[in-house]
Amino acid sequence: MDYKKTYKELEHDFQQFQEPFSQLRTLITCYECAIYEIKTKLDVLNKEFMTTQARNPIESIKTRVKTPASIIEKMNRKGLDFSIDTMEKNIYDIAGVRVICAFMDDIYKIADMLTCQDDITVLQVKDYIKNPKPNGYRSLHLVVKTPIFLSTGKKEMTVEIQIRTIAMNFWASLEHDIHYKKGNSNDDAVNKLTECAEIIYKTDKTMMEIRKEMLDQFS
Ligand code: 0O2
Repeated sequence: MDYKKTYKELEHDFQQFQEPFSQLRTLITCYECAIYEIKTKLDVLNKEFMTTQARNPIESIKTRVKTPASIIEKMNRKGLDFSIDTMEKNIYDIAGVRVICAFMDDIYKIADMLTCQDDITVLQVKDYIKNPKPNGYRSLHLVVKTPIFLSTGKKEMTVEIQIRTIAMNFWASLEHDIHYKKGNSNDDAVNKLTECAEIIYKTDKTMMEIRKEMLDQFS
């Protein structure tokens, strides 16, 4: 801040930020609406499952809009100039939906049932279950476009959907706090985290087999 500037000059400086700030606020509202749309689609699928198959494949759903600080950090990391347009076109996870499933096969069922809907366009699929990250991170990531309907008309919004099991989520949530965002490099601890991810994956597979055996027994 230049302390020698007059109030008049400072007022002019701040005015130039007013328009982008109000554009950002409007855009963030659009991302919130896109989250409503995706969440409703998932709730409908879960409800239908409950009626037809008497079970919930979706354990829980978490949603969030990325904070401005986190958006700016990601844009800097990717070497992008800061503009609303660049942000909308390049940052795919401003609107995030995390779907926690009971069993591993539910992940792909939910993904298929959502992405085959005719107003959903799939932009990107990252299958970190078939191809886990070296640290053991597992999750299915989809980037989709979904329409929202405003008073001015239709607007296509990008949403990142992460789908994982309860067990994968347990690991990812703890690892996110103690390692992923901290970036510390204690090799022994990092190896132990990876071992835990493998144990969790094996448990997930066994739980799926147990469920199948139980269902076969009663069918
Ligand atoms: P936060 O705090 O969860 O929002 P791209 O978006 O494709 O340009 P990016 O961001 O590397 O590149 O995409 P990717 O690999 O699909 O990962 C995005 C998100 O997945 C991360 O968001 C995390 O939420 C999650 N994630 C990815 N790798 C790991 C991991 O090793 N451990 C954990 N716990 N989570 C992971 P953010 O924005 O990085 O963080």
